[in-house]
Amino acid sequence: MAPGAVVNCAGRGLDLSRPRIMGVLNITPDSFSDGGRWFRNGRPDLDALRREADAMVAAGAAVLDVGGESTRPGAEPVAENEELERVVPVVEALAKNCDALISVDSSCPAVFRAAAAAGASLINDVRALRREGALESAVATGLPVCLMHMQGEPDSMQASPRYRDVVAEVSAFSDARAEACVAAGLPRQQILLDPGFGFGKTLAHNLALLSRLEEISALGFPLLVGLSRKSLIAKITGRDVDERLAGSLALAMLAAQRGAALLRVHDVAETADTLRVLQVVQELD
Ligand code: 9MG
Repeated sequence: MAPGAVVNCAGRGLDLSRPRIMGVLNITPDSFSDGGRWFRNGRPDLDALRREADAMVAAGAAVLDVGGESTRPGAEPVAENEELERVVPVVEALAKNCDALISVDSSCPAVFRAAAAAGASLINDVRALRREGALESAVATGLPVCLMHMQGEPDSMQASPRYRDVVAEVSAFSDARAEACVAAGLPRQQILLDPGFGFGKTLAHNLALLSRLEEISALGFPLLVGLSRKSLIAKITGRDVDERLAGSLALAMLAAQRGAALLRVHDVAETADTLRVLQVVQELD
């Protein structure tokens, strides 16, 4: 990543010269960690979400990632209308009332447009704008985009992931998607990349990506990573999803040391402390 990179998020700068935190807000009934938490009588509970957003911002989140489709392994796709109903009121409520930038976690062109109109300032697409119409719609919003690598689709991606060289293949895919965005008119400085930990990857693939993250960083785009509470931690520690804090923090630290610029996490306060410790030690070097 270029040192001192600042991403223009709908007129507000996101300074990625040091690692920053993206807090997770899943407006889904079935996400692996916080599924169903933000619903009341079948609708997003906006008051509870505002309180949680304020708490995440106070704890150090620079960005809040709002998503209406679970992408955990085995998850079924969600209908466009349902996704719009889950996401747009939340983006609107948080964009008006909270200090963080609001990112929309979606692959759906209609959701990009509606979320941008409601005040979102970043698009986070786990399918890297490969759905029909997604690239054009995302570019038309003028928002920065995060392009994530995924092999397959959530309903089947963990069945038998295969690569000859996972780091080379993820790098080549990421570079090609970034160039497609640039060709479609998105400024290069408005692109983030994400290797997609846990998305069509075995433990060995995830560990290779983490240990060679600097090779993906060398493509020249800020890196977003999502490792928080993921099952790769269970494969190492044997822990259930609500017991993966220590594993999540260790991975956050390792990713930040290897160049991750934005960490997508559930445990914002603990991750902020971890990054602060890292920063103080790095300043001694
Ligand atoms: C939505 N979502 C779930 N996991 C993710 C990850 O690892 N990266 C990004 N960009 N989005 C994610």
